[in-house]
Amino acid sequence: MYWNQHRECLPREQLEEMQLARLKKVVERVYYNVPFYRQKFQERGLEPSDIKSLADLKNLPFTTKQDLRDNYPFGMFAAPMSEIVRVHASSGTTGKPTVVGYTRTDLNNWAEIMARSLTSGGTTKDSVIQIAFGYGLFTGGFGVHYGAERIGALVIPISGGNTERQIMIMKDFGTTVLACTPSYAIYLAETLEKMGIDRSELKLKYGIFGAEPWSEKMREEIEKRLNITAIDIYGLSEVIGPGVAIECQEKKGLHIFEDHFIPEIIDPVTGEVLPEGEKGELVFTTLTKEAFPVIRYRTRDLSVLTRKPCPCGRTHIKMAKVFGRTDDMLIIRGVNVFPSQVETAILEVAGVEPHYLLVVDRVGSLDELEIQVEVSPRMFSDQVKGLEDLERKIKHRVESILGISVRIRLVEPNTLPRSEGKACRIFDRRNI
Ligand code: DLL
Repeated sequence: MYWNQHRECLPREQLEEMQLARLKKVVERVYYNVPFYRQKFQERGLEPSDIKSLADLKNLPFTTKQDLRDNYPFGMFAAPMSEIVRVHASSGTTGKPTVVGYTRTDLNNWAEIMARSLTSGGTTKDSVIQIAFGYGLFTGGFGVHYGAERIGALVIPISGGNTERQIMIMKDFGTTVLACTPSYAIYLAETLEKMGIDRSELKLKYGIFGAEPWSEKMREEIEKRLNITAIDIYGLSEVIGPGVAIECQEKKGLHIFEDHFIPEIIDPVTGEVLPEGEKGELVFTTLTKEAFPVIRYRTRDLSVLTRKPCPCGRTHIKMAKVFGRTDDMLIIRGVNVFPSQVETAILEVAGVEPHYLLVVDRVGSLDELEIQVEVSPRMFSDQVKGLEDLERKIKHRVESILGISVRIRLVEPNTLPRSEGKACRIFDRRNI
């Protein structure tokens, strides 16, 4: 299942030749069009002609979220404003959003990349795809939309929210592919059960899920409840939006579209480039973007890269499922804790729902982590003894994975907030 077999299966040598030619061009573009990059390069005594091989990439300076904020809103654009035909923005939790721009060529490339992604995830011309990612400044809705149209699938541009209506449309229009965040997929599955609609009344086959970290356990849960194949799609606004990488049907790592993006893995503390196979922070350089190219953009996402050949035939490098963000990492009494580890642990225990919240507090000088977990309705009507056992089991499982003591608080079914977009699973009271 390829959209562009020639590009997706290009022999490495040819791919690298293409990457180098494109890298030279993009470095020139930013040097001559974006004062921020020119100044950064000059501070290091670098000129575009210093890029002679792909290995020279590591000499270029990193770009960070803060750099983008400092150049808000359009200061990083590398094309004249008259050439920019669309902007998107990532919300960000504090202050101003990060604004990204696209030329017509960028939109065209993005649609091609998304057509490849959706094809890899099982979408064809005959699919009916329900796009429940938000449409708007967020890149999810529009990104998936134009890729699906490029394929010629039937597009239902429903956007996020209005969950019961989503189900009605899914059933009546015969949706075969669902695209949304994994947390929203769970919410949709729950609503389906609540509405008393049997899974056999739906034609769903595939789910294309991303925009937030989700564990393998969460995948199993979604696949079981919706009876679909769930595919992981990755991306970020600063690089293009959805479609930077996606899983193939092997579901073992996400292929990065290397003719458009060069990935690196660095040590998040020292900034040193790590060898293939080591876990660290993902960094991307865009090769074809005109309006908003980025050079060595630090994503804060943690993953691993591997060039091991994939049975699907694609030659593009793979990244492991993102297991968290450096800024989602909680440090509890000196121990690093990622929400995805907690997710894996709690979903290994029967009788709980995939809804949880990590509440961090400081009592005296000591950090405390409370994990609120929703109990399944059947379990909740059980005797107190059953609930006590459940709590003990979860505590044991979580503590053996995290290596610190935690408090588990079981909460009633349907009490933790549901998300129609990206889930929010941390409440850090230490900051307030
Ligand atoms: O979330 C783009 C997107 C839309 C990707 C739809 C996939 C599907 P931003 O809002 O800029 O863009 O957020 C980007 O979301 O740096 C990751 O931390 C996280 N993220 C995105 N996809 C995944 C994924 C869109 N598959 C940030 N797994 C990124 C884990 C993901 N985290």
